[in-house]
Amino acid sequence: MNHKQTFPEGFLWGGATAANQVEGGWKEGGKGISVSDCARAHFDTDVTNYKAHNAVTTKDIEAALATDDEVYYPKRHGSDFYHHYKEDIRLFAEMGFKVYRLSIAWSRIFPNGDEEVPNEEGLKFYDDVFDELHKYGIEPLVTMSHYEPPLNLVLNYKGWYSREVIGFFTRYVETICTRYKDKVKYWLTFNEVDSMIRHPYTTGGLIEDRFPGQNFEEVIFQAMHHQFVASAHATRICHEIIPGSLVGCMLTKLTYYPYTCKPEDVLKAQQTMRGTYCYSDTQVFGEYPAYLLSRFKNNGISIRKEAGDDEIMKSYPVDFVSFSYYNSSCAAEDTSNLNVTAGNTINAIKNPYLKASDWGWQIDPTGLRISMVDLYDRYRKPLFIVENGLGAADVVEEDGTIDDQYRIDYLREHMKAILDAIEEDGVDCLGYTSWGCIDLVSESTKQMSKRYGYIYVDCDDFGKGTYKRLKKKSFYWYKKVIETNGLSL
Ligand code: BGP
Repeated sequence: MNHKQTFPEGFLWGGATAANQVEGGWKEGGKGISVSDCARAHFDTDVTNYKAHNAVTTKDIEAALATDDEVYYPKRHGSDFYHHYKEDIRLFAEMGFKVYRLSIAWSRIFPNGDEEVPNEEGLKFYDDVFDELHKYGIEPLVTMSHYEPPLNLVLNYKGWYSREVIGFFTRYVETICTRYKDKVKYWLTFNEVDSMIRHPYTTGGLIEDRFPGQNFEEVIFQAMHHQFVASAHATRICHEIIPGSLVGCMLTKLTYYPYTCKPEDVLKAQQTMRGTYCYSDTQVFGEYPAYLLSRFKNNGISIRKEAGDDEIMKSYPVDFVSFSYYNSSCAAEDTSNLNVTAGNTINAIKNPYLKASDWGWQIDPTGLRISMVDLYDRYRKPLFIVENGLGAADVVEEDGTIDDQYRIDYLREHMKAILDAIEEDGVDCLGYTSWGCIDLVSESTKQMSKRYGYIYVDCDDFGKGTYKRLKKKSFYWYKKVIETNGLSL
């Protein structure tokens, strides 16, 4: 369709990052060590092999703790937002951001996760960041937990498998809600809450070798249950402390098409989608969906609940549904003869109608519209697209310019799809924050060279560089999009 309209008034345009990928300063300001500080980059293996990257063992952690190396642990330096936040926020403001999605590093506030008294220096850092944002009229959207439980909770409590972690988390939530009650209105509880199944270490603080003889799937769902209860408590706390605050769940929107119209492929696609819907269904409807309970039963999984868990989950569903969307995938009953490519942290069947990024993520703007319609029809809650973007290896020309037209093309088509979903399908969408608005360390590769930003950061995979910020071509393009509220698309 030919767009003549702008986005709805008040649409929240912006960008997104996470502390564990952008901040650096991993041992500064009293910060404790988080799981992400010990997540190693694999330069020597196939970077699309996400599973291998995330098979973290106790030995890996011991090796990580024995070194201060930032080469193999690039998240430790990130993009050095910790020291550059004023400059970065000024650049976001120059683009006209209305909102900036960031996460608070739990380990800056409670370095070990289990202390009674928070770390004032950590609290002060985010005070300064929020003040800086408000100076430019930028609304913060804060993820409470984005791949960074404090490591101590992994080593001494078995991560989110431990019931006690709910108490530590709610103390952390009470602390940040109280402290930032006049500064933050929009909150997300757990980033990509469904990701525990794909990377149990970074999301749940779970290391398989620490659960000998146990069914690890059951361990994961037990930890998941604790996060659901903690998330409901977080919603309650937010609403109690900050009247008018809005709390969202955050889902990886993995959209699957049936590879053929064979009913078995259609069924497979439906079942695969339920693999992620089960998390948002639980957080929106406040109870486990029947198909998840069947999965538990059929796989011999039994979840330990305490009195009051069901009630709290039912009483505090989320206010809105946020999600990340990068690509779509296909599902088939029999994959033996099919071409499988790397998807969004999951291997996917190659879709012959789509092109893929250099990392094999299949580019599909229409899939974003389909995803929005599916989610809105399913939940009837406002949506917020909190991650979307193209990871690419950008090149700095001799004159310092960066021509990332491919990123502009990707973003433009996705934004048009959002507008179609709003205009044509009646979807209520609060805003859009593209992922990695400033270059940061990639989650799947743990490397810097997979870049998403409008702003380039001069730093390589080994942490070498000036950390100077450069505006890419997409920077000027996005500024115009925001200025015209989408009319320039
Ligand atoms: C999402 C994560 C982000 C981010 C993004 C891009 O799954 O929430 O943290 O990393 O994916 O992924 P990658 O960095 O692997 O390209």
